[in-house]
Amino acid sequence: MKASPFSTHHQFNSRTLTSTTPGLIGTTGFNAVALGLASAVSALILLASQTAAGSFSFSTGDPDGKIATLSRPASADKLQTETADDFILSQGTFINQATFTGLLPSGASLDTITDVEVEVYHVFPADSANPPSGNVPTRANSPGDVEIDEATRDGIEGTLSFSASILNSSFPVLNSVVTGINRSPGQFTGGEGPVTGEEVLIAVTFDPPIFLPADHYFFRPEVQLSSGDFLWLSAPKPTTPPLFTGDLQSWMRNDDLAPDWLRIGTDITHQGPFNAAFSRSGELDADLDGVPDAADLCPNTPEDTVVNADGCSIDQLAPCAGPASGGTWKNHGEYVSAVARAADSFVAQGLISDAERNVIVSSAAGSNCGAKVK
Ligand SMILES: [Ca+2]
Ligand SMILES: [Ca+2]
Repeated sequence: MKASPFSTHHQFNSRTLTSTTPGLIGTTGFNAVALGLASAVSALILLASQTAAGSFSFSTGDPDGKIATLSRPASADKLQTETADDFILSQGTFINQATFTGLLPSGASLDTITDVEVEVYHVFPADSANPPSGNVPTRANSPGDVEIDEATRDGIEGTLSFSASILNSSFPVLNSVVTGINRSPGQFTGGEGPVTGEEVLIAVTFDPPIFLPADHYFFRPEVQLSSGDFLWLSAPKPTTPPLFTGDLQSWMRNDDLAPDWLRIGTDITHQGPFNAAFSRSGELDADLDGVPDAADLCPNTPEDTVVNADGCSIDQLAPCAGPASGGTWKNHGEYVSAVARAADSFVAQGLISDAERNVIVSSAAGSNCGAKVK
């Protein structure tokens, strides 16, 4: 659904920092969240493979044929209906690509897929009214009420491109949920029965990549078809061991139930918890400066610091302790000149304002950096 006042507004989606506002990357509040999660998240075992320095991939695995649930945007005669499953990021990450697997109506042509939209949610109670409405059995471990606005990518808006391929022309599934999404106490329907359709893998590329700090999230894709509905397929949800520590089951809602969500397996069908079939891949950004590790020439940039396209702050380009290339400053003036050079280049790139540049250079001039020890 669309953003409400609960939505966060951190601008993480730019690969290269182009704002004139210092502190753009990561606000104090958000950093607190990230830090608070750091210890918990670092203990989590992720099904993430380091395929190359600074890159990662994650997958819930192939569809298990247990359930297929509707995921479609609103249109003239159709109610928006959403399915979401979770993932964890142990550090700042650019998600470049994702895949998910579902059913098209049997015999449907791939060009009946007219749009794909992806949203990302924090876990309740983030971005949510709390306490919730009471219209569902629980909201614990559900997606939030509203998505992370900056993480939304939509084919129609040009922030996502997608391709689709048929994996199996006739894929049978034991159960489905399409319209039976009801408020308590009518949430249990047992599902709407078996379906068979065309198993389709949809691969999406995000442009710009989705940049998210370490946290627990829900992935929510929607597919618009010119005819019929797209049903997202479930994937195995092992318990011993789990897919990853903290793995949550998939949830579902339509616009009649929103902002609440129901647990598909626990509330609607009583078949036990499900995962949904998806993967994501991208690049890590350990210091959260908005530049992927592989392109970051300056690791460990302090948070809330403006950096250039190389991931370097002015302090990192002209450190108090001595030139970045090594050695010591000849004198205080050499240090101040280096800071001024770096700051001027940041102004030229539109990263900071003239006024900010002057404050930085004045501060350098007032420091003891580069001064001879007496
Ligand atoms: Ca899950
Ligand atoms: Ca950096």
